[in-house]
Amino acid sequence: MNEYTDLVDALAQSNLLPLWDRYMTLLTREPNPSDWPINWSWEALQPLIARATEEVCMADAERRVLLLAHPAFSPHPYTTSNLTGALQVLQPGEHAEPHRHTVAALRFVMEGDGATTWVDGQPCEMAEGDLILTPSWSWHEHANEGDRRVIWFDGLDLPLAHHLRSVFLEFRQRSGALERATKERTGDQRQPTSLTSVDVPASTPFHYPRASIAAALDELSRRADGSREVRYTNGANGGPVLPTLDCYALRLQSQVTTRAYRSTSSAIAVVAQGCGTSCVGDKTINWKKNDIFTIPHWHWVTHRAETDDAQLFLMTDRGLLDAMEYLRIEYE
Ligand code: GTQ
Ligand code: FE2
Repeated sequence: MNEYTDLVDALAQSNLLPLWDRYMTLLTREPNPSDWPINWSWEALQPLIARATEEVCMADAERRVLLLAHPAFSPHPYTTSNLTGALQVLQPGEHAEPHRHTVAALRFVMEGDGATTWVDGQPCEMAEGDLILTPSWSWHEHANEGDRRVIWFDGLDLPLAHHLRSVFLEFRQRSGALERATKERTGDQRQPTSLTSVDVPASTPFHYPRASIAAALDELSRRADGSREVRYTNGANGGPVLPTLDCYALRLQSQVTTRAYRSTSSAIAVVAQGCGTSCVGDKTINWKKNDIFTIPHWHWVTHRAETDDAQLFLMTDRGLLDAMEYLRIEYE
C-alpha cells in the first residue's frame, strides 16, 4: 500500500485511518482466540486454598477468593474472554458481609455443606453440587454455620462488565439488611416453573439443588454419543439462568467419546463427579473430581469419561452470544 503513503499520513493528522490496509485483520474470516485451554487440578489447588484459609483473615478480605487467572489475559483476572472463575473458602463461623454489584455471579459448591448465601434476603443453603445465583445488583452475603470448611466455585461476568464499563459496587450494614433487601427488590419476576425433560426448576429462584439436576438428567435419554445434558434455566422465561451466564450439567457415558463441536461461546468446566479426559484444541486434559479447565471459544472439543458417574458443570457465555446473534456452533 506504499502508493498511498501521503494520503495515509494526511488522514492520520485528522484522526482518520484507512480501512483498506487492515480489512482482513479487523474482520477475520473466523474467530482467532487469544487464549488457549488451561486447567487447574484439585490436587494443586488444595494446598493453596489451605494456605489462604490459614493466612488470610476475613477482617482483611471482602471475600477470601483465589481468582483463576489465565496468563493470556494478564494482568486482568479473566479465565476466558468473557468469564472469570474463582474459588472461595469459608471456615465454620465465618461470615462474608453483604454487598451488591452490577457484576453477575453464581456459586457451584465443590466441597462441604452447612453454609448459606442470602440473595436479596432469601436464604440459599449451600451443599455440594448445588448452584446458587446472585444476579446483577442483588444483595448477597455468605455465612458458614456448619462445622467444616465450605469451598465453592465462583463464576462471574467480570471481563464483560469491565469491557462495557459498567462496574458498580455497594456495601451495607448487616443489621436488618435481610428484611429490607427482600422488600426492596420487588421488580424481580423470577419464579420456579414445572419440570420439563431438559429444564431444571429452581427451589427458589436463586437455588438449584444438586438433586433436582440429577433427577432431570435421569429423565433424559442418552444422545447418540452417550451423553446427557441439562441446561439450568431461568424459571421466569426458560432462558439462561442469567443474561450473561448460562450453565449446563453434562453427564457422560463411560468409554464413549462425545461428538466434536466448536462454538463462539466459551466455557469453564468444573468436574462435579467422576474422571475422564477432554480434548480441547490440541490439548488433552485428564480430569477428576473438582478439577477445573477452560474451553476457549472456537476450539474443537470432545469429552470421554473413564468412570460411570462422570459429570461436568459447565459455565458458559452461550446465552449472551445467542442474545447478541453471535452464537455459532459447528459439529464434526
Ligand atoms: O462472593 O460476593 O469471587 O463479590 C468475586 C467477587 C466472589 C462474592 C467473587 C465477589 C464474590
Ligand atoms: Fe459479591
